[in-house]
Amino acid sequence: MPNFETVTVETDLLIIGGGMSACGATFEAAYWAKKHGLKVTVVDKAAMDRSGAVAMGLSAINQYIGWAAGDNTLEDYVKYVRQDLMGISREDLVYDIARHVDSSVHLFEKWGLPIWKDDNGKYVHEGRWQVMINGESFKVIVAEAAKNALASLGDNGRLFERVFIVEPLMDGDRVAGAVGFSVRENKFYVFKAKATMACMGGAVNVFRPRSVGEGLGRAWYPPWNAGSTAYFTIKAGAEMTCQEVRFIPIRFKDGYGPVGAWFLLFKARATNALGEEYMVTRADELTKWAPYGLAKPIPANLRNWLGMEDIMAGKGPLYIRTEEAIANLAAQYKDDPKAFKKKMKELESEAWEDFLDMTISQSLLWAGMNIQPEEKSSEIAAAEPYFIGSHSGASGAWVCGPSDVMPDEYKKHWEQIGLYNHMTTVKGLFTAGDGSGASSHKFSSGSHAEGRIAAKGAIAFILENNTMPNVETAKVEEMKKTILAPMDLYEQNVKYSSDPEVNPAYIKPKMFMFRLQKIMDEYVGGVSAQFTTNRALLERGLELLGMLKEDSAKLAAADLHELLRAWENTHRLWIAESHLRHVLFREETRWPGYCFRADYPDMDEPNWKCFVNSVYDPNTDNWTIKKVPVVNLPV
Ligand code: SFD
Ligand code: AMP
Repeated sequence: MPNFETVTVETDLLIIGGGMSACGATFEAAYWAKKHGLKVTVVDKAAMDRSGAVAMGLSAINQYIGWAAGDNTLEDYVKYVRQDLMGISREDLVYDIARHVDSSVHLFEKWGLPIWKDDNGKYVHEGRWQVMINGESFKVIVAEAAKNALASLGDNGRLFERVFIVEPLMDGDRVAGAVGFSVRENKFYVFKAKATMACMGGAVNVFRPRSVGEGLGRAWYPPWNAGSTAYFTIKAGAEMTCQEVRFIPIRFKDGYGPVGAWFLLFKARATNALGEEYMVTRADELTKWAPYGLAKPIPANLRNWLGMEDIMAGKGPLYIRTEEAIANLAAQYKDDPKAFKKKMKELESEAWEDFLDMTISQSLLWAGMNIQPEEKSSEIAAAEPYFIGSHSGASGAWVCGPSDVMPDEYKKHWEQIGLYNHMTTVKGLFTAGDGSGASSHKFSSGSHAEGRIAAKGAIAFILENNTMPNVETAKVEEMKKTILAPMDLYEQNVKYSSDPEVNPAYIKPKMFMFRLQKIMDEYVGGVSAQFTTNRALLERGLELLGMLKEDSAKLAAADLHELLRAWENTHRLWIAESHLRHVLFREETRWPGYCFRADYPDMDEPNWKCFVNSVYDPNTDNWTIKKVPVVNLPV
């Protein structure tokens, strides 16, 4: 077993992750830290310039209110999210993010992000809330601003890249920092902090993806977001919410290209193989999901559901009619051949840039399949489930809202530990972006704004709880041993079999992941189960997950890279278990199109218009799960 040096870093605020919310948090924290002489440390498992979901860039910013210009009100946004989440959202959080998000977008522009403008200098909208960008370098621009802010703190600002955080450090019921390891050198890291922010994104590859075999690795959301935020908050004992609300996006099939620009900007229709538009032919189904099914915009899960019904009726594949949309947009120029040609070129280049900015693999697939979007439709399909609290799913930690807007009913949760905006129910532990639950539709811009909100809350916490938590050395040593154990296990047993991938003494991370994905897919409503499950399947799934959990102690790693994979998969396992327990608890189908409980096929407003919240107790290894009322803002 190679010798791992232990590196200990003490800081006031620890920000874990380097994505959109962490960059927002770093930018904001630096401002307040400078005023108060505090230390800020940021730790990312990758390189901040291209880490997280925005690595490849984006082609639109999906949350912009246009509040100051009077384009929309904050109340409009609260109503939009309420509607899209079938009534279940933390409206205080949504309101708070909405009132801050425009300033994040204006900062992006100031830092150099090109946002499309019309002839009057106004942002070009994709839809009501979305603005178009030339966003290939979006993440680089946002990371640069965060790094500059950190650098302005001098020795008080430190960035650690390529350090993978595994576990929270605890001092009783207060978080005391985190431990992890470098993915490049034999170093074990111990970060001790007065407040900690878990901003490690959502979770991908928990369910078996559509892309297997030769397509393995392709996903809509990035495979390197492995559920670390949820693991961290669950293991710290934080209350989680909406863990049953996974997100299933409709995407261009196999390349996973997003559909937003096509539906909203290009105004494309989706049809089945017979040319029927399922949003029209199946409109009657929407009454079953009233009041949400009958209001506009139709929630994302219900849009999925109508398409899925066509698939189940044998009318697939589904197509997005790109050629028709482009023809419609160019039609007004048809009497002027020169203007028509110019418009067609412009539309073609917008179509390709959409994917080249954000999902390059989709452009490659188009090229490889001889698809020219102005000539031929593309297939679309419901992707595998993801855990992403920042898009149209809602899973994540239950966090404190702003004291001016948060309903008293929620304030009760923080009576004992104090009201700090975006603190979880664990003292000193904050989260944002994909990490905070029930406040969907924040996307890249809202995640950045939420990171700023949470960092301000964390600094307030530090100023009022200005003591370094106590960390037992023996406990840290024990954690080091456990975290590095997969390398020991490998080294001790690798010679036993002729193929290092197959060994009775251990399981390699990839095989472990396949086993997890099979369980989730078949028992918890993945792609191959047409997103459908029931109590018997879930209970059997829980049993199988329990066995997999036992085997997680047998994960083996040949090198640092595999050590990373080993812990990523343990993180996935925990988010899987939490999800399953929530799906089992909620005895209704509220989000058809995301998950269908065949034994409770209807929505049950009187009994289930509530949050489902859970807590894992690390001391007793028990989960508790309960209903929490939804309190609407008066909008
Ligand atoms: O088209 C550890 N998103 C979109 N947002 C938009 O505004 N517009 C769009 O067009 C959007 N679309 C889209 C989007 C994402 C992707 C992948 C595609 C298309 C193809 C969503 C946003 O990107 C998303 O909402 C935010 O990025 C969420 O922010 P955040 O901070 O919650 O997560 P992150 O940015 O992925 O960052 C995670 C960070 O954590 C690090 N990390 N570090 C240390 N230890 C560990 N164990 C760690 N685990 C992870 C990561 O390296 C990263 O830095 S569209 O589909 O709608
Ligand atoms: P997507 O590309 O699917 O992630 O969507 C980008 C944005 O557009 C998100 O805010 C979606 O909720 C929204 N969106 C996508 N498709 C539609 C649609 N058909 N109707 C309304 N909103 C949509």
